Amino acid sequence: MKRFYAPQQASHAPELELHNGAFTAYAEVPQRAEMILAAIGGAVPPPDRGLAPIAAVHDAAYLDFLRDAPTLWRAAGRPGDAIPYAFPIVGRRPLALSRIDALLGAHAFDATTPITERTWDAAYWSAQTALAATHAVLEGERAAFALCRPPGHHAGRDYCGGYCHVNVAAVAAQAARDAGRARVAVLDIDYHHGNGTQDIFYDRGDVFYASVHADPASDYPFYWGHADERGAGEGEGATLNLPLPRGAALAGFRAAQARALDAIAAFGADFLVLSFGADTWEGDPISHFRLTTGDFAVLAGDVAATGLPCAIVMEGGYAVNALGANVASLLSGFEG
Ligand code: SP5
Ligand code: ZN
Repeated sequence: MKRFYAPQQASHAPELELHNGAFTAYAEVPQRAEMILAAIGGAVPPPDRGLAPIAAVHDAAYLDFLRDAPTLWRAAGRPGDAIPYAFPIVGRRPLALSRIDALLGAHAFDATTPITERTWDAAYWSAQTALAATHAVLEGERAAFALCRPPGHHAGRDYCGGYCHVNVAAVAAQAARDAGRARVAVLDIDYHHGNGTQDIFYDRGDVFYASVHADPASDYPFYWGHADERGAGEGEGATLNLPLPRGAALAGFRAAQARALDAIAAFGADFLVLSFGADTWEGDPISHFRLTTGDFAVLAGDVAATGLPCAIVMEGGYAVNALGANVASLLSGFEG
């Protein structure tokens, strides 16, 4: 299977995140990519397809903000990484504010997603990596793997969150649409609900979003991913949320994924983006499912059995020492 990764992605390395009332070490570390690369035998750098495929799913002002935030943060005299502390949850409307703290809060839904000097470049190249895998599949590969980091599925059109800045799965899905695939599906099997991907396509009937994830009643991102969220307008019925309780293992997860794949088949998808997080693994430090390393090959086998051309994009997975084996297992399930 073709595998893609850009060296520029490594430089995004925030120091701290706000978690349970204290600043703790950032979980989405560069070493994640190193471990995956070592386990899968390396990857090829993607070509630069420019800003347009990213701007197709993100607001231009948001992308400007991601690029400029570190400069504004420094200009305000701040050390360290840019982190928001005030959020317009009551009155979110287009105010022409320029204060860095106002911009940060207007473009984020949590305080766990710092922006560093290197974030924009890394997120840009993470998206180029997703595009390379997408185009490899559009050109005839059955499946291709994008080692995206930073991940993307919590990022919406104009906001970041959950370690995500540019929604690489949405960039991939939109690129497939723009290349002529009529009905694209995103299957999200990260432990967390992909609220950003859902938001981006919520009112569209041409991109189906299906997610198997930890019940947001107990787990981040809390405010999205409930079973009653099914899309709106032309997208009514084109969103499927399958929340599972903490402790879910292969049997429950596999049955939910089968429901998602049935719905994707009924939708008539002609292209699949697999938003893959290995944070469903039993030893993940921030998650509570019980998948084993071998289970990822089983789940991938079920996805491959649909026969859908599939671009795989990396999302979460924080057990650094097991991450390589878990990703290798997933890829083996596609190749087996
Ligand atoms: C892409 C993805 O999997 N994002 C997950 C974001 C989850 N954020 C909420 C939980 C944060 C836990 N952070 C633990 C830090 C330990 N130092
Ligand atoms: Zn996750």
